[in-house]
Order: sequence, then C-alpha cells, then structure tokens
Amino acid sequence: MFPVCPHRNALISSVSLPHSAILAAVPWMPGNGALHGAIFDRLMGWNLAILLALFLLAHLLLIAALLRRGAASASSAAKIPSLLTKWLPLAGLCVLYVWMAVTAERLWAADRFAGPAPASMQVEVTGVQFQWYFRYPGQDAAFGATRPRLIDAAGGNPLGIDPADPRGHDDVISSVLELPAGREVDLRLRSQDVIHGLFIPGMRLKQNAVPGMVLHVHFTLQQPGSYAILCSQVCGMGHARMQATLRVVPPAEFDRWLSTREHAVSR
Ligand SMILES: [Cu+2]
Repeated sequence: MFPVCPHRNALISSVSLPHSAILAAVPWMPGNGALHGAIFDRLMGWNLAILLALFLLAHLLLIAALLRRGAASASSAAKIPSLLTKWLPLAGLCVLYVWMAVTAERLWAADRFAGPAPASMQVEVTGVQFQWYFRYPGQDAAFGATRPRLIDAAGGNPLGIDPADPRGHDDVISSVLELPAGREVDLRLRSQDVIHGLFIPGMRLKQNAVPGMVLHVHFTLQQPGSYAILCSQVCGMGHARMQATLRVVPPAEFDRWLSTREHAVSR
C-alpha cells in the first residue's frame, strides 16, 4: 500500500459527524471509488440536510403566518421574537457554513497544493477536440518531450511525441485510463486546443485542462471498477461525445495490461 497525504486522514475525521440517515441511505451520488470521496460526500450530505431543513422551516413559517393573519393584531407580545431565538440559529448556521467552507477548501488544496507522495504514479491526460488521451511514462518513469508540429493523430502520434527524445520511446498512449487500485495517482493535465474539463464523478474529481499549462491533481484510488470520464467544459460541437472510461483494476492486472501495451507500441 502506498502512503497517502496525511491531511486527508485529518479531513476524514473532521467531517465524521453523523448526518441525516435519510441522506446517507438515498443514492444521490454515483458510487465513490476515491479515498477523498467520503469527505466530499459527507459535505454534500450536510449541505443538502441544511438546505432541506431551511426549506421546510421557511414554508412552515409562511403557512403559520398565513393562518395567523387574521388574529395578528390581537397579540403584540407574540410577534416579538427574543434575541435568542432570532439570532442564535443564524449564528449557528454561519459557524456551520464557515466550517464546511474551510473543510472544502482544505480538501481542494490537499489534491492540488500539498503535492503527491514520491511513489505516486504519473499519468498525463491530454484533452483535444473531442478526445481524451492518457500517456504513461513507461519503465524509465519519464515522459518524452512533445512538439506541437509533430502532432499527427492519423499518423499514430496524436500527442506529438518527439522521436529524438529517448525518454519517449517507452511511453504508452491509451484512450482508456487504466489504473491500479490502492495507489495514489498524480495526473498532469494538458490541452491541445481549448479549455477542457476532466470530470470523473466516481472519483469526485474535476479539473480543467488549459492550453499552454500543465496542471496537476492527485488522488488515491480505492475501489476497483469502471468509472465514466466526461468533459465538463463546453468545448465545441462534439463536446457531448468527449467521453472515456477509467478502469481501476488490481495492481497485478494493471502491470500485465501495461506490459502488453508497451510491447504493442514501438516508437
Ligand atoms: Cu472537452
């Protein structure tokens, strides 16, 4: 098992308060396959529970006000809420939302600013109208250089890997993102044309790919299975079909798959 970011464990324990059993029982979200997903889901649960409670309270007050409309002038004392009942719930809500905002901010930063573990797996994700490409660095653990002028999808070099760079000779390109379960993965996102949005709902992950930039996001895969990969930015006429699949498999199966791919691709 590979080490995980220590901030995540603290975050998990910080949001482990019990929330609505109804919200927990209803499958609002797709199945979660990432380590940080439990924190994300609990925050969503708290948000939904609070909004539901406020929604019901607002409507109860509205109905009560309508029913008492005729007799409102009879009692003036009942119309004056005490300082406690008026401001204490509001103060409590403010504290709760500040706590959730800080927790969400830390969760966001833990996947981007804290940095991955040194043993994390490197995968490059490139968005191009309207396709995702996934590149593995091979046994040398180093990506080969790419040149825009060498991009030739029809010729078998969709990322423009420079054949003069020996680091790229064992690189593997796939249209399926295959990853080993139980391991931390550091994705480096690039785009060849416009802004694309890598969105993996099952991993509770969303990160833009911006032309001219290399953006990193890292997370730990927990649950084997197949997960949909979508584009969350409207990137052109073919945006809706810009989809791919993430397959999380046992490490031995992943090694077999990667070795097969390495033999299949020669540069
Ligand atoms: Cu796109």
